Amino acid sequence: MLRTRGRLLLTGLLVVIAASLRAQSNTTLLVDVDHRTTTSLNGDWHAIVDQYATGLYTFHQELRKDGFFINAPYDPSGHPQDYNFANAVTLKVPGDWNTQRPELLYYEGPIWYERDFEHTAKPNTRTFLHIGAANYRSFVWVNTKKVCEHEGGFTPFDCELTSVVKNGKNFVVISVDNTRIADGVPTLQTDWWNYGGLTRDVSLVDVPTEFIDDYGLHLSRADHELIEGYVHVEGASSGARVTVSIPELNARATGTVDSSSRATISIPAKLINLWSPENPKLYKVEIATDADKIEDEIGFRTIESRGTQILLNGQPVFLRGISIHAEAPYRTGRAYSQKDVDTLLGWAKELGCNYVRLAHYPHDERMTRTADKLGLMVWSEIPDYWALQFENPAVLAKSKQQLGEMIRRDRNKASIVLWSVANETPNTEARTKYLTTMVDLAHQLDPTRLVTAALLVRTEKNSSGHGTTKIVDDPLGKALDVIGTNEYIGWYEQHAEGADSTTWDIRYQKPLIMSEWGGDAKAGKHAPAGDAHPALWTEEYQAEIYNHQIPMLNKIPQLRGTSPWILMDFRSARRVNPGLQDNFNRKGLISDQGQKKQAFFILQKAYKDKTLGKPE
Ligand code: GCB
Repeated sequence: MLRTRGRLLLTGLLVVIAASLRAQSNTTLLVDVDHRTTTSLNGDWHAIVDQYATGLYTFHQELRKDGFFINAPYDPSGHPQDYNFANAVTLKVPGDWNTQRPELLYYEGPIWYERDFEHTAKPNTRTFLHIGAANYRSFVWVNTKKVCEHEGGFTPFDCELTSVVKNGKNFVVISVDNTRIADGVPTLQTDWWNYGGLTRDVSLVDVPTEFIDDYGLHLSRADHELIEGYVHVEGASSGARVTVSIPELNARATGTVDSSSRATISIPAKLINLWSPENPKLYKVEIATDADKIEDEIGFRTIESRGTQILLNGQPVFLRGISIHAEAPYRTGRAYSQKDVDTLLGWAKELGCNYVRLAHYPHDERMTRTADKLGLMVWSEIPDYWALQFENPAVLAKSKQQLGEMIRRDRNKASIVLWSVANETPNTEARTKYLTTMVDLAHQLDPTRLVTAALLVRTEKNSSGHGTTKIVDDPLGKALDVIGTNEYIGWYEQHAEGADSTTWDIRYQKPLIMSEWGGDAKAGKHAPAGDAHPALWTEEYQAEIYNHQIPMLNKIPQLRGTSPWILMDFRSARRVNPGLQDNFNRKGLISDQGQKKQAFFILQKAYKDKTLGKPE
């Protein structure tokens, strides 16, 4: 139970303390938090809907130097107050607010969350508040002291509490604001619901004064008997020792941290059972310093491209996939639980997939952990979606930050084979420069994986007057390892049969993934039996799209994978056709209530019989 308290403090008397609302960088971003002992702060939080952003701005719309709703548990003034967390409604964390209370379905703005927590200080310990994700912008106070802020709705962050946390009762206030902004990542337009709130787990993490906050361990491309990488020990001085061991392989190595607190690791290991979709082997890995120790479960494999091939462990592989949004099956809203993940990835396995495209932002870490265990290769993406402000350096900085956070959280997941830097961006010089910088950064942060993006394609009428040619020549392709392309023949253009007379002209000798294709169907809406021309929105018409796409795709010599759009219907503000869409994008092979549409079975057959794509 949350303690009742009348946190009253008069606005005029608000003594502006702590840091201002300007950007500040956090001490660290902890990796592998799900394997540490933590204190969960999930559950009911008090919540105040702040439609006019009163907590952030004064009545003259000046940015407050500090938040307003960060009140102390007493009222020094005796004056009336405009808010009171103790009597406020509650929201569940994790979870978007939109699907928790009907009046919040369309809400975009700040909501202030508050809850108490107990803390027992231990010697030589630092304490962090770990937030799995909060959409979109967050400001955090503990015991009225500002501890951090973060922008970006799909990546984790840590606020250091060491100097503000007390023995006994403490309280945390978090303002989460999902207002869409033109200079955001993503920007104003998206084709998904702008779910706001503390959408992923929140926890307290105690670590030793010097602690392991980051590491990367992977199989060497050149030598399949060598695991290499690094361990970073925050706060450690040069010379501190780190040990990495993999008991099952009887392998162990030590390293010494340099002046940037980072140790290079190299572990010779014989007979490594390599990770693959057929054999998703994970090894227990222990990483230890004198004071700290963590465990992880890591699969070892290599991924690279050669000419137009994608090679997994040196062997050509075809990616039989499906795109997935982080939409919760059955209840809608943001997916966050293991049950959500098991349902979504269970359906992907049932389809016969060996790959999933996690669109259009990093999903909950449970997704990539579970993909590791199930043997699903993953395309993971940052929300560089549609028309970002590509000329704006502040936006580039936000994209870079999100890419860095995504890679840092998930670089030890064998399942991830592709980092995607963008989806369907306009072909302009500014865009190409921006995204080439992003591709370079992805390669620099992680030289062990392939970098891709979903590109738009050009269409030309064939000179014969019959059919069209799809031309893939977006200049961004030069920078990419793998070309992703989206096309909607049969939905936004032409009839489903248009695919029969479409040819492809791909100007890059690189592997190509058809990263999106498909069309809408409302589950349960059928064409009359035997109807040769099923109407739009019927399951039969969607099935027809799949039936015509598959032979067309098979004619593309350098096709190395596909992830049609999409596994399950998802909520989108752009989709307002009553009775058909009702604020859902209906391109799912499965409805949001779990009904499988006809096209599901067509794709399933093509994947299981390997009649789509070249057999590996
Ligand atoms: C696209 C976008 C995706 C949309 C989809 C659609 O090309 O990448 O985010 O949801 O098309 O349904 O139009």
